[in-house]
Parts: sequence; C-alpha cells; structure tokens
Amino acid sequence: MTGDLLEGLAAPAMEPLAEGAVVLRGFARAEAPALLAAVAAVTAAAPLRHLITPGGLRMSVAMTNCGEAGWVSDRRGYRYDPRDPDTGRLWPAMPSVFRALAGRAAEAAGYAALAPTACLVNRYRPGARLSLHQDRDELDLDAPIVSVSLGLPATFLFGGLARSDRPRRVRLEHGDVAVWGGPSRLAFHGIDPLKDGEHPLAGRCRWNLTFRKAR
Ligand code: MD6
Ligand code: FE
Repeated sequence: MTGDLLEGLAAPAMEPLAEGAVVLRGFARAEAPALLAAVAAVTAAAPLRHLITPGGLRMSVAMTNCGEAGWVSDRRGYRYDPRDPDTGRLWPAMPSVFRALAGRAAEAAGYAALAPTACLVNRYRPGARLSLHQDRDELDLDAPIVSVSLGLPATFLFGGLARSDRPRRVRLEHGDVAVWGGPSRLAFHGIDPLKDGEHPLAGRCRWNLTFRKAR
C-alpha cells in the first residue's frame, strides 16, 4: 500500500497537549460543511453578539449558544442560562450533527461518551482574541470539554493551573478537535489575535464550538 493510502485510512493523529488533554487532528474535517450549515441555523435563531464582561469590556469574539443552557456574561458575572437574555427565548436545540460529533470525539480521546447539554459558538474575525481564562462555570467539572475549530487557523494558548504558568502555543486548524478534562480541566487557556486570511468554507473567520456538560 502506498503512503498516501495508508494516510487516508489511518485514524486521525492524536496529539497530547497535557495530562488529560489531546488534539485530534482533522477529526471533524469531513463533517465541516454540515457543521457550518448547522452553525448558520443556530446563529439565525440566536444571533451572535459581543458579550460584556463583568469588568465592563466588550468581548472581541462574537458568541451564541445552542442546547439546554447557554454561557452568558454581563455586568453581573458569568453564568449558564436556559434562555437567551437578548430575546427571552430558549436557546435553539443542539443540532444532532453537533451532539454526535462531541460524543465520538470524547470517546476517541479516551473519555466516556459525552452527553453535552450546552454548546458555546464562538466567532472570531481577524484581530479577535480570547484572553487567558479557566472554564469553571459548569456544574459538572468531571466531564471533559470538546472543542471544535473551523475556518481560519488560530494560535491556542494552553497554560497550567495557575494564571502565571507560561502557556504552550498550539496551532489549531480547520477540523481539529481538542478534548480536555481530568487534570487539565481547569487549565488556563486563550486564543491569540486571529490573523487575517480567507478560508474556502468559512471566509474571513474562525468558528469554535465548545461542548460542555453545564448543568
Ligand atoms: C477557542 N476555546 O478555541 C476558545 N475552552 O476559540 C476555549 O475557550 C475552550 O477550546 C474550554 C475548553 C476548550 C476550549
Ligand atoms: Fe475556554
């Protein structure tokens, strides 16, 4: 068999990030068109918005949610809310293509199949960034988070359990899926300002979907 054929058949490369954290390279690439179509349906029902942090800053990343609960931020703090605070309506249901992918990715990374209750949808335009943070607003911190990257590549900063730990820099590309839990669940992480570019499926933007067991 040629190298090309073997590559085509091989399981996606699993790249360890830290204890409990891996990147599944290209895991979602084949499904990307279906995922992006589902993203368009979600954003049509619950429009993207730039949330305000408790400190009063407008986030450069635009966000929305689907599932039973959505992550929101305002002057009062961060929380999961079953309703979109902009409209008072429930968040759109989690598309089945999202749910299935999250379950398979968690298993491929060695975790029990994840039954996500929440999916945070992040949209980065060139220049948008996410400063170092921990994800600790979820009720179930034992469940891993599955994170799907689509569109333009980004530099992911993956630090330690203290904000001052110097983060590793990892490039995340279209179709890559990161899964992390266990000892890494509360690691500090962020995204460098997005470099400009043009992606054949996503145009001048990067999408990130993070699946959580929020409540
Ligand atoms: C992003 N991701 O990739 C931002 N959080 O755009 C996150 O903040 C994140 O990738 C928790 C777990 C995985 C993540
Ligand atoms: Fe996060």
